[in-house]
Amino acid sequence: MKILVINGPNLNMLGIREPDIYGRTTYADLCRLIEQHADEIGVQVELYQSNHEGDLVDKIQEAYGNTDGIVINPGAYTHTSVAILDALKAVAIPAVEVHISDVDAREEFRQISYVRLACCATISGHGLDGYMEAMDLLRERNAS
Ligand code: CA2
Repeated sequence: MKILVINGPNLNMLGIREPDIYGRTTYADLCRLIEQHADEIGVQVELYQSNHEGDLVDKIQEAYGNTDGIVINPGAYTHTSVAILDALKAVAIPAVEVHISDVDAREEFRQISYVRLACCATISGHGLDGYMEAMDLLRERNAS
C-alpha cells in the first residue's frame, strides 16, 4: 500500500513560530515521525509540502493510479480551495483531512472546510499524532 502525505502552506514553518498552537516539533521531525510510522505499519509513504495551490493540485493529480490513500493537511487552503476539493474528487483516492489544531474551536473562518467534502474522515486537534492516526485509518480501510 502506498500513502501520500501532503502538507500545504506554511506547514514547513512548524516548530519555528506559534508553538502554543502548532507545537515545537519541526517539519523535518514530522517527516521522520511519519516515515517511522509507515515502517511500523508496513506501508510505503511519500511526503510532499508546498506553499502553492496549483502545485498541490498537480501533486494530487499525479497520485492518480499509483497511490492508495492520501493524508492531507491543506493548511489555510482548507478554508478556501475549491481547486483542491475538485482534484481530490477527480482522483477519487481515499483521503483523510488532518489539522494539527482544533479548527472547530478557532476563528469562524477556520470552521469551513471545502476539502472535507472529498475526505472519508477528518482528524482535527490531535497535534502531530493526527497524521499517524490518519495513516492507520487508511491502512485499515485498505485492508477491509
Ligand atoms: O491546524 C492545522 O493544521 C491548520 O491546517 C494549520 C494552518 C491553518 O491555516 C489552518 O487553519 C489549520 C496553518 C499552518 C501554519 O503553520 C504554521 C506553523 C508555524 C508557524 C506559523 C504557521
